[in-house]
Amino acid sequence: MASALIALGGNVGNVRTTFAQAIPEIISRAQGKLVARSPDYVTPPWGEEQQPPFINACIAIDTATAPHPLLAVLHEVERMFGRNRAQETRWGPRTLDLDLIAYDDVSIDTPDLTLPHPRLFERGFVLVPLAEIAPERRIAGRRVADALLAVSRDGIQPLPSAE
Ligand code: PH2
Ligand code: MG
Ligand code: MG
Repeated sequence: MASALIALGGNVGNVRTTFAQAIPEIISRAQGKLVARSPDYVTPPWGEEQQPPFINACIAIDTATAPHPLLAVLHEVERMFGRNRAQETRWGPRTLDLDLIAYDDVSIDTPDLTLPHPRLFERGFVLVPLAEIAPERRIAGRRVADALLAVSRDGIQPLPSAE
């Protein structure tokens, strides 16, 4: 079994409901186990600022599904929830974005998948939820809790549990 960290994001539709429905789909398609789920956070849009705020969260799963098939699962689940990559702009609005952040200590650099995620350490909207579930995890030699200290948390607010 490998430990995979997945970041969830979205800013179109009822994103918290989408997350709640997408997580079991990921787990079942990846034949995995949900190990941890962060709270949901409201986060200021990054990259393209003229769009609604995002909701972001992170999960940790155990899975025997290899990185590329796991990426295919994430793309499939994005499509299930209305994601259409042909009709969107680079940092623009989306219903559901599922990013593979880390997979054990695997390093991969292929056109469709880079591990660990290449922009992880620039993004408060990933590191804040990730530090809630895996503060001691080392990614590319850095402790998640230490990496969090180097990014801005401005405007990032936890949402009360939906249950
Ligand atoms: N995703 C983007 C672009 N900008 N900003 C925030 N706060 N959160 C995101 O998940 C996000 C973003 C495109 O995937
Ligand atoms: Mg993303
Ligand atoms: Mg993505």
